[in-house]
Amino acid sequence: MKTRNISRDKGRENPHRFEGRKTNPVTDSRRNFLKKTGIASATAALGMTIPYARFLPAGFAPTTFAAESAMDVIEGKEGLIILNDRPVNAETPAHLLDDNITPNHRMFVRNNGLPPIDVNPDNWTLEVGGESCVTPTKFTIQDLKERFEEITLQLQLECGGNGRSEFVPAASGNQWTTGAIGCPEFTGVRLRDVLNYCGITTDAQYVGYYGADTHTSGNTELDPISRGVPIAKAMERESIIAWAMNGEDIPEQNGFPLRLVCAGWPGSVSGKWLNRLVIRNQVHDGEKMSAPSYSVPHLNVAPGSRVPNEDMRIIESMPVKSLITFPESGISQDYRQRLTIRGHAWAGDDQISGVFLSTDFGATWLPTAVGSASNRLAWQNFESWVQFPEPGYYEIWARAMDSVGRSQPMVVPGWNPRGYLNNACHRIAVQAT
Ligand SMILES: Nc1nc2c(c(=O)[nH]1)N[C@H]1C(S)=C(S)[C@@H](COP(=O)(O)O)O[C@H]1N2
Ligand SMILES: [Mo]
Repeated sequence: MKTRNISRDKGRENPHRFEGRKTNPVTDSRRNFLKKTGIASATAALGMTIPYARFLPAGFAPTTFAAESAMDVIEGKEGLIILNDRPVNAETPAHLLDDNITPNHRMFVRNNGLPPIDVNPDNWTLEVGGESCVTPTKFTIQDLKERFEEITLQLQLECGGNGRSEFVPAASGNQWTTGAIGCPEFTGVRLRDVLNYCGITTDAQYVGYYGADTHTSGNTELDPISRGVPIAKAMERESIIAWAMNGEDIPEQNGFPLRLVCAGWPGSVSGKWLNRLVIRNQVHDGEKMSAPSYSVPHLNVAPGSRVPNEDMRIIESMPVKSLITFPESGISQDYRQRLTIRGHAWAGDDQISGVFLSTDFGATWLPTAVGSASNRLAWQNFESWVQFPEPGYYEIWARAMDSVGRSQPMVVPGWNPRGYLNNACHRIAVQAT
């Protein structure tokens, strides 16, 4: 229960941040700010000039105005920004995701229901069944450890709604900014080894999960969420049933003691508090499997459109994306010195071919050094440095490209009713002095 306590955080103010006008991103979006003001008053509010103002696209307010400081913390998840406390949803500020391997206390939390309490991993069981399962079998965690090969992989999990806060008209749901992403190391067994052990009939189409969390309504007949993946994704060598995260127990909020990890797809396919898997002879029909949940229009629609469910498709691989994790947005910097920039980039089932940086609102781009992934479906790190010609307000924008040449849009892409798949460039603010 203690992980649900929300308490005041006192230690979060960064002394190196400069004082821009502080706004509440929920009530006063960047866009509204610009509509009301314009470049001249943005400059006045910043208290400094914007040397590249001529390149600032219409409708873009300086990103520093979106910065907010957190008031509350979840125990064991200090520094995360809480979006909702029932169910608990909390995202990680970009500069706290600087580690190559996301530490347990920095992994975001996305709960659809209430996590199980008083979990005893020693008597936890995982039941495997479904129409397309030959021999339904029940495993303890010890059984999994004894019967199957153990595997450790670094795997990226991103919520399908990460970036939702930027859609206009607003999409309902948690207003994630950039922090519903993490890439920890998971240890467990391959899902395919367990499925093969139980036997898969030739008509198998999908693997669905059930977890031990409960519906917020208190109705025990309802599942908070029960999603899954097509059989081909389930059989990939990186799809795993994990009992450890970074060599420790999985944190309670992230699915202790057992979870599914099918990386590169919306985080919602990676079931937490995993206690049942079903091999289905049809697309799994669990809670939040069907449109509009985790689905987008199969053709582009005008912002604000009503989209019939039959025109929606289930989201599979996530799009190319990147995040600047150093420096923290809002720092001050001597303009005569180089500023190191680093972060991560990922592309769903795909790989990253390059990450580019702009300091002039996208007018010009410079390549960065991009490292290779520690394994398939792990993010890749990028690093470079930038320099500024004169003092003033600048933004660093990052833009990644995947191995088939798709790159991130500079503006929010493809409006959709539930606000999924926003992979617009990440922007940070820097004051050069
Ligand atoms: N049982 C269960 N599994 C779940 C969820 C949930 O609410 N219950 N949330 C899903 C969603 S929408 C996401 S994005 C990821 C989040 O994983 P995390 O909380 O460990 O970051 O878990 C997925 N698995
Ligand atoms: Mo999610």
